[in-house]
Amino acid sequence: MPLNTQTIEHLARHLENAERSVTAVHKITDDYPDMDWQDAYAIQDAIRAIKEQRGVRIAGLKMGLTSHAKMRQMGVVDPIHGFITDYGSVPDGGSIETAGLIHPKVEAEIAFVTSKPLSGPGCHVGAVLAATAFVLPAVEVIDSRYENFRFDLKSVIADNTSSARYVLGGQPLPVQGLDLRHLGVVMERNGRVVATASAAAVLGHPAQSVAMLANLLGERGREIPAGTLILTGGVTEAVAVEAGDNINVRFQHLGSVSMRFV
Ligand code: OOG
Ligand code: MG
Repeated sequence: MPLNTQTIEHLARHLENAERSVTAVHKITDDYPDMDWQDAYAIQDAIRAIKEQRGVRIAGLKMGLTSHAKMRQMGVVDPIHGFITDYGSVPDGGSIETAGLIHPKVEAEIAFVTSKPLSGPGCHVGAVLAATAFVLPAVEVIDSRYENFRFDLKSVIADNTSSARYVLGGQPLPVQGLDLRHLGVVMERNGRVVATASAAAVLGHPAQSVAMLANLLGERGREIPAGTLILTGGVTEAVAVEAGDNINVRFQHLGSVSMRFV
């Protein structure tokens, strides 16, 4: 871990200020090329602590870059994880102020809510399905704090994986009897289809994303508590949005999620 605690704290404040002042910054690895994975997650943890000190509640966890479409789009190859907040939650059908965001993009995702704790190493799809209370259709609004949405893995991990807003919609359904691999997803912007996918795009099965999260947390002596909301990662490429856009995503069996950008 080449960065000292002071630098980690400094970079956490730098990125958190960028979010709050809606200003893009250079990716941090430009100035700290030697930082490692541990540093990146330590900066993310420090951002979390800063927010919690301010009274923000952590609403759940997220996985990112879990589909090939997303990995190809961002030029990276490994899934990453971060957290979502209470202020990031937008009601289904609600409006999202673009003035509060730098360059938002939307992603269609399957959300899980756990009924039991999950821990790694060795967590697998079976364990996840046995510990899932229900799944929900979701749209994540990501907003990298980095200029032109360009980053490497360490920079984006430190930036809490571009986490910004999310909308949960449709209908909660138990996983029993639901084939999550063959679940079709259609994203429309202003009534035109802009992306389609099957949920298998996420690591073959979205529950695999939750298993990977448990295993990644396990490496750091943590687990996924019961009752955790988890966004499993975009099934398609993220789609850039601007004020005036209406987004509607239809999920087979689960219903739809919509929002407008103002
Ligand atoms: C990183 C976050 C990716 C997802 O669902 O893949 C993510 C980014 O692309 O900015 O949330
Ligand atoms: Mg996402």
